[in-house]
Amino acid sequence: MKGLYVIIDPEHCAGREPLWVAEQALLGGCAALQLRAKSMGDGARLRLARGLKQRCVQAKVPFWMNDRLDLALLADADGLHLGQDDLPIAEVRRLWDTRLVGLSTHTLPQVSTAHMGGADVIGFGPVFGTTSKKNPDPTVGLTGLREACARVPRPIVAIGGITLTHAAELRKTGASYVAVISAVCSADDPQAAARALHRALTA
Ligand code: TZP
Ligand code: MG
Repeated sequence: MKGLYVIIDPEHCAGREPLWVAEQALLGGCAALQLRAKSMGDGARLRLARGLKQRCVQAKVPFWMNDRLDLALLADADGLHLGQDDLPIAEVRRLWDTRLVGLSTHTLPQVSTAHMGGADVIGFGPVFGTTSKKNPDPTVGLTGLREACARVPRPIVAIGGITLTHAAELRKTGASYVAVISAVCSADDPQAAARALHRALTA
């Protein structure tokens, strides 16, 4: 287990500055950080992405951009995370060379397709019920997660409804990363929340 993958979503930061929440998460400890800002204007989203990238460089943590190849390129992100309805990986590769590409999957056949399509990292979930995503797919559960990890020789990112109470069982699934939005972004103390999660996953 490489550890905690924190997704910064400004809609779930409890009214606080997303950049501050991200700084707290990085201080607490995490193995990766992503910006997911579905309803932010492009100019503001790029400014935030650049701020996050700078903090991630300082912390030596890879910075991932969600959805948008153009913003990922402009912010010099380390990885681009795609959904099932985003650009196909083959097209992204024409502009994104050898940098990291992640793909969200929600079924076992999608996991296999993501692997064959060349995803470097495969998100799988929601593992548990989540309120952070609009219209989430059906939950895959810990059993589904174990099957996904066994199916492909690629790092799997478990996501969806994950809290500190799940850390011990998630460590036994074969997942490489555990991604959270609300468990860190909405926490009273995002630094303490990230620290507790990252430690519980990697100790
Ligand atoms: N994809 C599947 S579940 C999810 C995404 C983006 C949301 C995860 O957020 P939370 O708050 O950790 O359940
Ligand atoms: Mg997307």
